[in-house]
Amino acid sequence: MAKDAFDLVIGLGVSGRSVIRYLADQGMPVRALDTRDAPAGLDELREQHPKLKIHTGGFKGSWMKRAQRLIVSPGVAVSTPAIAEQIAEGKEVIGDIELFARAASRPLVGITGSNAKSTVVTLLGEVARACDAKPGVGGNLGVPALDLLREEAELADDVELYVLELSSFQLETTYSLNAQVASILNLSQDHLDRYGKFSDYLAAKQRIYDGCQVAVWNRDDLATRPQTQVPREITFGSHPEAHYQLDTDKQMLCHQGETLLHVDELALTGHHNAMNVLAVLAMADALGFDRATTLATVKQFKGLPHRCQLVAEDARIRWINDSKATNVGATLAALTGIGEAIEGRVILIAGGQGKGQDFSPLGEPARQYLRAALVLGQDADKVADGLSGVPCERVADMAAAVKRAAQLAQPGDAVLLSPACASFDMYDSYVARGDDFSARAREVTHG
Ligand code: UMA
Ligand code: ADP
Repeated sequence: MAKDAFDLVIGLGVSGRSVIRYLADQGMPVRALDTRDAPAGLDELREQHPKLKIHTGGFKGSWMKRAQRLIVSPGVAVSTPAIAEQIAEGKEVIGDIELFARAASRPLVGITGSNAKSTVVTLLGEVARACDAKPGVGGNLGVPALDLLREEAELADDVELYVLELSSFQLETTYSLNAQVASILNLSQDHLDRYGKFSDYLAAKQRIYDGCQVAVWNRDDLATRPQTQVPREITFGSHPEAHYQLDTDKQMLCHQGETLLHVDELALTGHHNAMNVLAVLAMADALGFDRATTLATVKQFKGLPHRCQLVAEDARIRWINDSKATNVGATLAALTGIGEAIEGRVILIAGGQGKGQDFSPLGEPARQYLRAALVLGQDADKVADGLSGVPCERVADMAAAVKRAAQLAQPGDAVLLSPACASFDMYDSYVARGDDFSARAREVTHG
C-alpha cells in the first residue's frame, strides 16, 4: 500500500462503525466521513478511536480523491454524484458485505427478498443451532456482518456457517459473495425512492446469486429465479412444480410428493409464513441438516415481534401489530392472511412514508376484508387512493387511530397496524411505531 494511503468509510452508522472496527483491527489506515453535521454517537466514536480522522457535514473532496478505496454504508447510494465521480475515475467502491465475503472462511447462506428476510434468517439460524451447525447470524438484521468475524475470532473459530440477511443496498456494493446457498424469497415494489426503476431494484437483488452453489427461489414469483447459470436450483411455492410445495387443497407442506407437515402444526400462521417455512426447509436440506430436528424447530417458531404479532385481545377483538410491513407486499400478506383467518372484518391502520409505491394492489383485498381503513402520515392520501371502495378516514396520529379503531371494531374483528410505508415521518423506526400502537391497544383493551 502506498505511503499515506487510506480507506475512506462513508456513513457513521451501525455498518460504518463495524467497518472502522474491522479495518482498525487489521491495522489498516482508515478515515471516515458522514454527510450529516452531527451524526448520532459521534463523541463515543471519537472516544473509541481517538486517532481516527473524521469529517462531518458533507463529502470532503480531497479525501474522496485521495482515498484508495471507498467503503460505502448501505444507506448511502453509490449513484450519489460525489461517489459516482470516483467510480468513473476507476476507484474501488465496496461495502461491508464485500469486506466480509473476502475475509470469511466458512460457508455462508445469503438471504434477500422484499419481505420475509428477517423471519427466514432467524428461523434458519434456529434450525442451524438445533442441528449443531454453529451459525453466525446477522447482516441487515442484528449483528453487522463484520462483527460476526470478530465474534468468530473471539470464540476461537467456533462459527461453522454464516446466515446473512442482505438488503438490496448491501448487495449493490458486493462482488465476491459466492454463497453456499443464496435465496431471493420474493419480490415486490420497495425502495423506489432510491432506485427510481423497479428493474434496478431487481438487478441489485439478483446479485445475491453471483458465484453461489445452490439457488433457492420462489416458484410462485418468477422474478426471484436466477438470471444467470447456477450449479443447482431448488424451488419452493404453491406452484405444482415447486420442489418444496404447499398443497393448498390439503394445506400440507410437501417435498417432491412426500408430506412433511400440515400447516396447522405450525405456530406461525398465514400463507406467507407457510412460504417462509418452505424456504427454510429447502435451505436446511441443501445444507444437509437433520430433517427431524429441522421439522421440530420450524413447528415451534412463533415469529418475530412487529410482524403480524397479536398484542392485545378483548371482547373478541384482536389487536395485531404488523409495523414491520413497510411496503405494499407485506401489507397484502397480512390483509389476506388475517382476513381469511378471522370471523369478522379487519380495521386497517396504514400510512407513513410511501417510498414512491403504487398502493392500488391493496384495493381488491381491502374491499374483500376491510370494515374500514384509518390512514395517517405523510402519504396518507396516496394510501387512501389505493383503498378505493372502502370507508377510509384520515387520522392525525396513532392515538387517534387506536381510539377510532376501538369505536369501529365489532366482536370477531381484528384491528391491524400494517402501514405499507416506512415510519420515519412520525417515528425513529418501525419498532417505535409498533410499540406505540401496542401500548395504546393494551390501554384501550385494559390488557
Ligand atoms: N449517511 C450519510 N449520508 C447519507 C445517508 C446516510 O452520511 O446520504 C449516514 C447517516 O448520517 C448515518 C449513517 O450514514 O450516520 C447511517 O448509515 P446507514 O443508513 O447505511 O445505516 P446503518 O446504521 O449503517 O445501518 C445499516 C442498515 N441501514 C440501511 O440499510 C438504511 C441497517 O438496516 C443494518 O441493520 C445495518 O447497516 C447493519 O448491517 C436497517 C434497514 O432499515 C435495519 N435496512 C433496510 C430495510 O431493511 O429495508 C434496507
Ligand atoms: P424483512 O426482513 O424482509 O423486512 P420480515 O420477516 O421482517 O422481513 O417481515 C417484514 C414484513 O413482511 C412483515 O410485515 C411480515 O409480516 C411480512 N412478511 C413476512 N413473510 C412474508 C412473505 N413471505 N411475503 C410477504 N410478506 C411477508
